[in-house]
Amino acid sequence: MTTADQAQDLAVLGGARAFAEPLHVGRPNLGDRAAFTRMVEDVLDRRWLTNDGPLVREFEEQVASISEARHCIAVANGTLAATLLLDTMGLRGSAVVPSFTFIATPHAAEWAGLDAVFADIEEDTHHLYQSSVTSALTPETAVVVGVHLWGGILDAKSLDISELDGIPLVYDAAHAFGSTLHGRGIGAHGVASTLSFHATKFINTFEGGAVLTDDDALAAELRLRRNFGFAGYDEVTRLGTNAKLNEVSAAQGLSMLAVMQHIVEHNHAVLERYRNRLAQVPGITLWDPGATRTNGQYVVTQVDAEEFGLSRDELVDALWADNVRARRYFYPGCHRMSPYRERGSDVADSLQATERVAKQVMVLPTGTAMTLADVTVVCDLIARAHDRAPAIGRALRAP
Ligand code: T4K
Repeated sequence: MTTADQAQDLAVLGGARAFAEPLHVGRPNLGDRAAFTRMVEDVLDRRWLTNDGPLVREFEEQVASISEARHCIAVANGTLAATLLLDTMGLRGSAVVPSFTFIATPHAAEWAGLDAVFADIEEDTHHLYQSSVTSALTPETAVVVGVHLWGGILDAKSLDISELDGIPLVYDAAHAFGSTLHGRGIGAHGVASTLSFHATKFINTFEGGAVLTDDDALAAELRLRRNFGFAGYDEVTRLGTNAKLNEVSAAQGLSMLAVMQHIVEHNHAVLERYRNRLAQVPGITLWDPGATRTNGQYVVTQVDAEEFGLSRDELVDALWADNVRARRYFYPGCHRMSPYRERGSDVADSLQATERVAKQVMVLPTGTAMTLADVTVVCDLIARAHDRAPAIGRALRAP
């Protein structure tokens, strides 16, 4: 092979890196910068920096309206949103959660004093489903936490509430802000839903989160409890915490909502390019959101090692060599992480789809930091990795 051929080759085989700078999953999108700067100037002029300020209120209104929820209670991050919600609901016992999710889902339940009990996912949707939930129920079950994974909406109708014997269903909707199912927003599902506006989410407030609910009493309680339980200047009426969102974060959120439509359109154009280009590559399939119109913020693939010629992990290693930082979300499954894994290996037997999917999923970079031309290069790298699979396998396994 000549030096020129080598330069064209994949980096894992000695070629030059395809990207000089890393392409990340979760590289932050940015909002309208001029609007952000103006709002921050106003915050400084007003000297109202946090504690239920005007920008937080405006942000809450817009998020509630987009989500079709009566109330949006903005908080400091998505994990606190879920913890505060579950704690405020006054539940005792256990919470049925999927294991195939970000670790914050079971952690939030545990911080709220509940035991996280894992239920399996459906192989196609990556969501909880009726019989997995039913078989995880016990007399101690106090709540079921569905996750709208990858922005796909887990329809409450597919988890028949009547079969849950009055057990409330809430949603971790950290991925699903702006997604719709049959034209309806996520606020229309479950007792309440929690959102994340972390930097890596398609709409960010640097750090941030929110609870959505139609329940007036629950909303009022959440507002009190996110602010230490203060009902007046000198009056604390219940156990609260500090979960407030600050004004600069809200300014960032508002500046992002102003360009949200543009970001969603970009995400869908990126997804379409990935879908078209990867359709020809054996062993790579794209996750299908079904009837949900998602925000498009995750490009989720599954790698069939036999068909592709490399395992998911080998392909991820090969892409990283070219500076494409593909991610193995949510490997190895929460049940295999502490403190949950110490609770017994037999749990894995009831999580067989989770185990299989966690070994296959590869999430690819997207977002406005990436161009469609970049997507084409990433797809070409994947196609070439398939063509050169035996050589890559040997290179990766070499001592
Ligand atoms: N429920 C679910 C289902 C969730 O997915 C999440 C969060 C939550 C609840 C909890 O919400 P928060 O409490 O976080 O609001 C990331 C995020 O930290 C996490 O928010 C997110 N889910 C999860 C899916 O992904 P990591 O550790 O995988 O990624 P991280 O933060 O290292 O960022 C990825 C890459 O992005 C970095 O390697 C570099 C790049 N990056 C990141 C940041 C923060 C930048 O270029 N600039 C940045 O500012 O967890």
